[in-house]
Amino acid sequence: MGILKDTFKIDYVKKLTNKSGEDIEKTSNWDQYNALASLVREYLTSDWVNTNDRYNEKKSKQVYYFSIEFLTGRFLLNNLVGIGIKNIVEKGLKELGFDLEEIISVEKDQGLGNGGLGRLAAGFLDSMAALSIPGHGCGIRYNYGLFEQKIIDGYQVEFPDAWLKDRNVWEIKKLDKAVEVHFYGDVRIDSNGKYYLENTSPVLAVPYDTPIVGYKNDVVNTLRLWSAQVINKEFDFSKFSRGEYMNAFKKKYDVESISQVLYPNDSYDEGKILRLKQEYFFVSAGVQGIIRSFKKMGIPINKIYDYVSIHINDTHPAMAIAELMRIFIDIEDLSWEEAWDITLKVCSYTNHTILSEALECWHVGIFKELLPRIFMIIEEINRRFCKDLFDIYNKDQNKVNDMAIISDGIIRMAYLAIVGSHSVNGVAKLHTEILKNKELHDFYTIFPAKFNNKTNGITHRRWLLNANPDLSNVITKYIGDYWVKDALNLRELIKYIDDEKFQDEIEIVKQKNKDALADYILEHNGIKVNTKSIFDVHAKRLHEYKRQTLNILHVMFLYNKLLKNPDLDFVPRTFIFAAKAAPSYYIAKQTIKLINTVGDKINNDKRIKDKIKVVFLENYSVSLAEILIPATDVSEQISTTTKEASGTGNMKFMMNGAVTIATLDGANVEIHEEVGTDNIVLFGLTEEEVYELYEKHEYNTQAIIDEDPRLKEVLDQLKNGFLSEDKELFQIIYDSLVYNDEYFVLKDFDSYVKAHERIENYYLDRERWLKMCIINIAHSGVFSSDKTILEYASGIWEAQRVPK
Ligand code: CR6
Repeated sequence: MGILKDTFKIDYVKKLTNKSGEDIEKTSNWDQYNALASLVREYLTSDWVNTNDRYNEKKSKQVYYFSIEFLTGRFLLNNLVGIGIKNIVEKGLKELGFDLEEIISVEKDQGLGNGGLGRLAAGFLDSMAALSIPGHGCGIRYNYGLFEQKIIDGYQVEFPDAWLKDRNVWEIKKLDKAVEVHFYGDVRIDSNGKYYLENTSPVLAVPYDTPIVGYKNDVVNTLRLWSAQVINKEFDFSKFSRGEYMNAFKKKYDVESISQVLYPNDSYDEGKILRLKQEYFFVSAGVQGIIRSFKKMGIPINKIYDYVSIHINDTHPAMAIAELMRIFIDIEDLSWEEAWDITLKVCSYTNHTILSEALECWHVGIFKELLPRIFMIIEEINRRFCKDLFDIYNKDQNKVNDMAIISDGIIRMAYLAIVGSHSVNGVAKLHTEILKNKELHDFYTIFPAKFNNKTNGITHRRWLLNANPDLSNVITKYIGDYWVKDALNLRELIKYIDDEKFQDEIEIVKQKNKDALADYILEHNGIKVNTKSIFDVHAKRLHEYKRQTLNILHVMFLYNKLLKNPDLDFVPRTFIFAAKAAPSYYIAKQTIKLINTVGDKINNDKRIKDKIKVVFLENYSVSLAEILIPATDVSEQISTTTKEASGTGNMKFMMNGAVTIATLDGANVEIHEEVGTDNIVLFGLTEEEVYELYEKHEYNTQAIIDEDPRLKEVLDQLKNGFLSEDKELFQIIYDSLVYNDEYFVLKDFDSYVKAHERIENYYLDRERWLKMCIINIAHSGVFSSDKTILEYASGIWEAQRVPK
């Protein structure tokens, strides 16, 4: 969109005055943000309307990305850049005495996700809009997003994330599009043999639409998030008049609790009934909404697969399969066979993990009570599937039980998703191979054509263009700005790899970003870090498999080394951690305490002359990542091989010119393929070695400790009073390492130490280091989510681009 600066200034002053009821000089930062965001929302509304009209006129196939999480972060900068008015707005605001950057920082993150999975969903929406693909998100409008983390006395303490406290400027409530979702009840059959539900507890699902702005292409797609409300009455008047004040509101609270709060677990299934309610709530609302708008087109329902694709992001929305079947059969009068054929064509599923604790399972008992008709349908899907298996496997009942969707009173959602989808994809090459050859091998054997890989991606517009404007400017200066439309063009940078001026500029930008991060650290942590030290960053959820413990043990080892020889020639390091732990994940929370305890000790120890600093940044979030990642020298991607399905942080760091220290896990494997062995620092067990260790049951931690005095020393320090007077404080971590080292921290320790030594040497060779950075940036384009989305669109959804 085009707008003149003076027009913008007039619009803005008017908006700011109207919204705040104050002279503009007296307005608060929030007023200024509120006015700007509201104005931008207005500016993009005509594109939003036109995009929908265009899709309707052309009857374009619509993709609906169903996800229980969307971790979108802030919108303002993205939207200003997307509609192409950022520069005008920045200048206009400056002339009015305001600072755009400051205004942008007022926006609260929309943090409706835990980590990679939710962030991936948000990035995919961005890419679909940027590529003019008619694709929309469907999820839950949680009143509270992922908790806010504070570090108090070294411990994580959680606070509610009241992100809706101030108005959410971006969303529009669409009351007329509300639908009813029915829980509980009794299944009945009418005289025509049709099933219906009676005595249900209905809930009103109210959609809130958020615009998803493309990149300078006039496309605005929609993220629709559903909120739960009571139907009809706010509270029970009879109870209220009897004086039962609290009970009178009970129904309202019960219903609203459905969309109240995001479950704070990453890759862990808690199996709570409220979660099951959340899942069916948004799935049913989303599917009903889709069917309703499809029917408006007047096309027969049995052709819906040519117009609609539903993507099931992990298993949480897998009930979409059964909900479609319910609507096709019970409401649209289709036969089971016809309904099944269409459902399969409409649905596709992504698997995001092989961790067994993350695989969603529901007890038949609670499921059947809450969702009786959906349960019947899943039972029938299972019955038919088991019948096929029985034939395929020559009546081998054990095989049938192994693969059944319902077995031993448990419903396995991944199996439902596989059976009911035409496509099943993993999120990185290695992960997909593990699915095919190990975890889901039986399913791969009978449905080989369903399985495919779609390596994750990140949106280079948020993570490079917007988060790292200085680097973007340097890149554009050398190769033009084609890379913004197509990130593969970043490859052009290789031409300048030996250009000293280019190298200098890359170095200057990194230093500037490091200086900015150092300011942030000083302000938030009160720690003064050496801006010339290596900024080594480990930022992601806290999880044993991600091995923050390995990192901190290595830090302790370096510290011990310096204590023994304070004058050692040593490249100064700043080890930066950022991670939230699930509130009920005790050992993860103790790991945070450990990192902070080690940090306190090291940071205050004058003997080592500030050669190491350890910083734990609280409340890791999308906006913190936007500051942290551009300032990183070394990216820690050190999960136990086979455990990290893909990882996406790894891609963001690489794109910002960090060098990765990595195991050959998840998408690290593909990063390695891209940059070559010289430009990534690999260590640790390979996939084969990990499986061998698991299979042989011969892993002996004591032997490793006996052979490695460095390791023995740091392990002893966990419980000998070195870190804390309370010798029990880290007992659980010690025990998990020494007696149950499931994630092979001890096994990989030596190789990790050596990898860090290599990093140190590379860093000392300035030219070599800068070349590594440049190669990483130049090869990061393949990890743009645009590429990933084009692969989903052609390989899974058969969706076309619909440009203006
Ligand atoms: N925790 C994977 O662990 C992957 C993302 C997105 C995860 C991670 O490796 O990059 O999904 N898995 O595909 C789940 O959430 C179940 C994650 O974010």
